[in-house]
Amino acid sequence: MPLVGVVMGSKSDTERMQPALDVLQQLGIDHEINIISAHRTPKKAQEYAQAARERGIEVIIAGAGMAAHLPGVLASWTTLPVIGVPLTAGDLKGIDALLSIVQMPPGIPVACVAVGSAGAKNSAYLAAQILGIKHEDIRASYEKYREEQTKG
Ligand code: RP5
Repeated sequence: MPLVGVVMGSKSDTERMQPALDVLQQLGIDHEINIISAHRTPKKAQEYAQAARERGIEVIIAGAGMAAHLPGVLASWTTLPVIGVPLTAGDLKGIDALLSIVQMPPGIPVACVAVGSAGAKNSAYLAAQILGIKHEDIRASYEKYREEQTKG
């Protein structure tokens, strides 16, 4: 059963979000992938976020470019933690997405990671840290990864 719901705003985000999927795979974290647009398919965004917890999802990772309202919209419909990944789509190269995701008004938080592939990777590591509070196996695989980092 997937614990992490990875959502991206467009098919065109697939390549940019691949690093997140790779890290989830490496850490052995069961996840699902959906393409949902906050502006093209807003009803789907609502339904996805509202049903996520009941389906066993514990963390949502949402990647989007440009206006990047997807993470905030999903967060508005669920109390699950939402991690937003600002993607480098469009002429502003991710600055737009960064400001949109990081500047959530108070009350509905979205965790904002770095722009681009660093952020995509970190979204998965952050999800592992959150899940590791409850899931010993995920904590162990994440700590193994951190331990390996110290070997340079
Ligand atoms: C956002 O707008 C998506 O997340 C994507 O990064 C960007 C451009 O989308 P497309 O026009 O390629 O579908 O909704």
